[in-house]
Amino acid sequence: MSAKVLCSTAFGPHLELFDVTGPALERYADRHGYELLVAHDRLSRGRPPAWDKIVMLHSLVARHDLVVWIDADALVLDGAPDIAGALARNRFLHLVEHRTSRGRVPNTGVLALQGGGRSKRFLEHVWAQRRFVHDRWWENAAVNHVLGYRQVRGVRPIATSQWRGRVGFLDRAWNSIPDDPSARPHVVHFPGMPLDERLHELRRHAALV
Ligand SMILES: [Mn+2]
Repeated sequence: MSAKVLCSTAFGPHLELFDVTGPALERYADRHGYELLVAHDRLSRGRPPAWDKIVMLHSLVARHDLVVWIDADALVLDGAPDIAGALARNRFLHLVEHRTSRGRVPNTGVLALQGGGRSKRFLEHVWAQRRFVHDRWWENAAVNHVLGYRQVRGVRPIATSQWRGRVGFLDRAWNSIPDDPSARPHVVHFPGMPLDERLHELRRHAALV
């Protein structure tokens, strides 16, 4: 059992994305001493593939000290430091909160979870948010809801959440998206775009690393 694990899933049309992002993910795992686990089979029955992320994370937080997730449509750039160095000890979950025209929006494309019971309970709570199963943003919508984010003249953290105070927010360099880009990204991510555009952007960036 390794202390640090890096994981992702790629299934169906996302395999094409993973062809571009997978090699960089492997290099990153090697460079910083992560065990790399990538699932190519479906893990959650009866839910869209995005929910496989929650199943995979739930199984891994029971067995590792640190579980890092990076989406198949996100490219780790060579030279990115170990994300473990950006994490606070007293925060069980770290991710980027984007500032976009939609508001303040946490993004689950890149996240880090401490191993242990709190992360496990959090993921179970996220899984129980059945109304978001077919949401446009899938599990990300459920995570944001659980963290107390609501749509009130833009998305923002206004509802009470027992979890939000224990979330650490990473610099946007860790999840640089076209709507909220970092000047010096560690990870570039292309959410909410047609597959061919994502593929084009990922290939363009992969050619530079
Ligand atoms: Mn994504």
